[in-house]
Amino acid sequence: MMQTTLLSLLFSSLLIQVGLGLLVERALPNSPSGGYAPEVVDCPKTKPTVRLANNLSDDESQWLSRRRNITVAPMRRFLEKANITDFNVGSFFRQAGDNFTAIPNIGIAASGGGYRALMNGAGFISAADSRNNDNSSVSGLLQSTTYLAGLSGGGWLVGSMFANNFSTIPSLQRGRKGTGLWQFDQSIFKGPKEGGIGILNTVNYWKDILEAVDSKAAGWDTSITDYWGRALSYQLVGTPDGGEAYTFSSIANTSNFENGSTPCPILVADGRRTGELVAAPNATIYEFNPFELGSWDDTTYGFAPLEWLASNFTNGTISSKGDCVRGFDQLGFVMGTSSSLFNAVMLANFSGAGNESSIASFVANAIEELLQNFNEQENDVANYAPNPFFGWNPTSNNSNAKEDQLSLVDGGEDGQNIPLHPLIQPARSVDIIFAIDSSADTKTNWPNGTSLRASYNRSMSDIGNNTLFPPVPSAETFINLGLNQRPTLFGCNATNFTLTDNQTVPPLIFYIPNAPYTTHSNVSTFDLVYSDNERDAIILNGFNGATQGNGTVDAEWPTCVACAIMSRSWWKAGENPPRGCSQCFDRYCWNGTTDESPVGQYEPAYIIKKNS
Ligand SMILES: *[C@@H]1O[C@H](CO)[C@@H](O)[C@H](O)[C@H]1NC(C)=O
Ligand SMILES: *[C@@H]1O[C@H](CO)[C@@H](O)[C@H](O)[C@H]1NC(C)=O
Ligand SMILES: *[C@@H]1O[C@H](CO)[C@@H](O)[C@H](O)[C@H]1NC(C)=O
Ligand SMILES: *[C@@H]1O[C@H](CO)[C@@H](O)[C@H](O)[C@H]1NC(C)=O
Ligand SMILES: *[C@@H]1O[C@H](CO)[C@@H](O)[C@H](O)[C@H]1NC(C)=O
Ligand SMILES: *[C@@H]1O[C@H](CO)[C@@H](O)[C@H](O)[C@H]1NC(C)=O
Ligand SMILES: *[C@@H]1O[C@H](CO)[C@@H](O)[C@H](O)[C@H]1NC(C)=O
Ligand SMILES: *[C@@H]1O[C@H](CO)[C@@H](O)[C@H](O)[C@H]1NC(C)=O
Ligand SMILES: *[C@@H]1O[C@H](CO)[C@@H](O)[C@H](O)[C@H]1NC(C)=O
Ligand SMILES: *[C@@H]1O[C@H](CO)[C@@H](O)[C@H](O)[C@H]1NC(C)=O
Ligand SMILES: *[C@@H]1O[C@H](CO)[C@@H](O)[C@H](O)[C@H]1NC(C)=O
Ligand SMILES: CC(=O)N[C@H]1CO[C@H](CO)[C@@H](O)[C@@H]1O
Repeated sequence: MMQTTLLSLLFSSLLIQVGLGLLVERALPNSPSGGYAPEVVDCPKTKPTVRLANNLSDDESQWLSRRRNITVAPMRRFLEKANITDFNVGSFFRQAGDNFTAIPNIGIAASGGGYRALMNGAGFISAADSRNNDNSSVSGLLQSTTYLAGLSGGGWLVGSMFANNFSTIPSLQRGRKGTGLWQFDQSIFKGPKEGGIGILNTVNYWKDILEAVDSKAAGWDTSITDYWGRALSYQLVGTPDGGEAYTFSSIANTSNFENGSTPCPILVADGRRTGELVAAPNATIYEFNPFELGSWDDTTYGFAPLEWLASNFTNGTISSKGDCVRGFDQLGFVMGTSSSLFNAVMLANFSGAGNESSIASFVANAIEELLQNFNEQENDVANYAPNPFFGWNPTSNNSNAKEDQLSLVDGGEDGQNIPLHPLIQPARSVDIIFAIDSSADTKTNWPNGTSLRASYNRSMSDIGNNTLFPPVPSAETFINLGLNQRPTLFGCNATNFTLTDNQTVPPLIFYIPNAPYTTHSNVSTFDLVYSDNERDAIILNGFNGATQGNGTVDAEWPTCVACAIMSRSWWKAGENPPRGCSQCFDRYCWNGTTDESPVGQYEPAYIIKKNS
């Protein structure tokens, strides 16, 4: 442990030597303990505080000025390649100058759904990333994007990319020698294969996980999520020790994030009130970004500095005698929090229901001991104690203000399986969100729009706090009209929103549902093992969805994506979309038509054809 500390100190602002002999800079192992446990440290001169959620943080605003500027060149290139009839890209950007209200602000949101969601989302990201293949029809979209949000399995994707210095998807698929990075054929319950440098056998794998969680438990409350998050990390963080000292807030200190070369990662979790066993549809939604943990909902309406989580905040401040803590926002723990639904899957594997039970009985014993403090239905909780929002905003709405701990659960538990909430906040002024839906809604594990409807319904309830969301039809309509089989735009008509008080028009939603382009990618959420071939086929299927089969499904696809990106900007400028977009909007906008006829078993046919 001591040696690790020394090493992480040495490397924290430097470069890390990885297996391939390449030098790659990564999210930083900057936990002060050098391991998994947080540590009490000296407070900075100006003590960190909780702030109101009435605007963006100063950190985010400063970062945005760099990021938005850097997105201009790739966005220009993207729009130029799209060659929209009657649209002059050059004069648009000349006119816009440095007015970033006029220039499209893009978000991507990757839904939950376990490895299925990770892989399908990865296919989209891979196609959108100009570093991979500049000929892909949506290449450069990622470079034009401001925010990249993930939830549960989608959070694994986002977390893993940023844990690895915003690595490309193909390089994550190649893995890293001596680590379990993206080796999904190696069960998370058995750990990485033996043989490589630093690779453990199963017993030592679980011993290390137990030791890590024990080291945290010596000073802080732990939960099943700690074990789950540790296990995940061997595949996602991709260091031999599963990145024990990596924090989510360290992303803010990596140079390519700092200078605006990458989008801003955001992970989502739900708050669970004391005594509740499932998160209600009106649960408070929390987000983790590299700077903060907090919520825009008026039930909390505050953000705490992520790096200083577990410091003793009371009424939003740390008292003169209060402790300052760092290292609590451990990257795997944050990814585990957003995906805490899988705690139950892990437990099932230890309780004899799975076939790994004999392997790690000593882990099962340790977990059983821990479980005695929990009601069974509370297994999915991640414990954030002390509660950073203790005494904060103690209105009658903030049930949390009196709690010693903040209980967070899987971001999809409220039915909103796509992390749209952070991206529809008026303060973020996002113009368009690419919503990658890998939900298993139908009995056959395909999406049917349930997640979008949950977001729409929430926007109309009290907890929505006046934040609007485009109207979305029923599951029957999604299936009958094929809205879950092809990309669909919601909220095309910006003048169709009735604004009251301080409401603003919400972003356009480009819904990209998981569908069988070249592979039946509807694998079960709870299938946690995939051969490399299966993995790569599902990623390719997502790629083919993102590019519409490299334009074979729709030759105009890149133009239509460009039209959608520009849509809100033309509306803001009071201009009609150019002629070259009218067919695109006819084809991709949901125009309000519904079809409520009952649907039977949903078994979609290949949209392209099966990979040979
Ligand atoms: C924006 O980017 C351009 C290069 O693309 C650079 O010359 C300029 O200084 C940047 N402006 C700001 C405010 O960062
Ligand atoms: C752009 O589209 C026009 C027709 O609208 C066509 O004449 C021209 O060749 C296209 N340019 C490129 C570079 O594809
Ligand atoms: C910036 O663009 C927005 C949207 O097009 C427009 O309403 C606003 O007037 C512009 N601001 C300036 C200073 O030009
Ligand atoms: C959430 O919904 C429940 C049941 O409808 C209601 O009792 C509760 O007050 C709501 N909470 C908030 C914060 O809106
Ligand atoms: C926190 O605020 C409450 C009133 O809202 C007050 O009674 C209490 O003394 C405050 N605690 C501290 C430590 O400031
Ligand atoms: C946290 O600080 C408050 C005062 O702000 C104090 O009352 C409380 O005892 C402290 N808790 C711990 C665990 O130190
Ligand atoms: C849509 O998905 C939900 C689960 O998200 C499910 O309960 C419902 O039965 C599905 N409806 C149809 C028509 O597929
Ligand atoms: C957009 O919505 C407005 C208000 O509902 C309506 O008057 C207008 O016809 C709609 N435009 C289109 C193109 O559907
Ligand atoms: C609208 O915003 C202004 C300024 O932020 C605020 O003073 C006012 O109370 C808000 N009105 C409503 C109805 O929320
Ligand atoms: C699209 O292109 C990619 C790589 O360039 C290729 O792997 C994929 O098979 C192509 N898809 C189709 C449907 O041809
Ligand atoms: C236009 O707004 C009405 C009222 O909110 C809504 O019912 C309708 O679905 C909207 N149309 C579209 C295409 O979103
Ligand atoms: C748009 C809107 O109504 N925002 C409200 C959200 O909740 C906070 C806290 O209650 C209010 O201050 C905002 O006005």
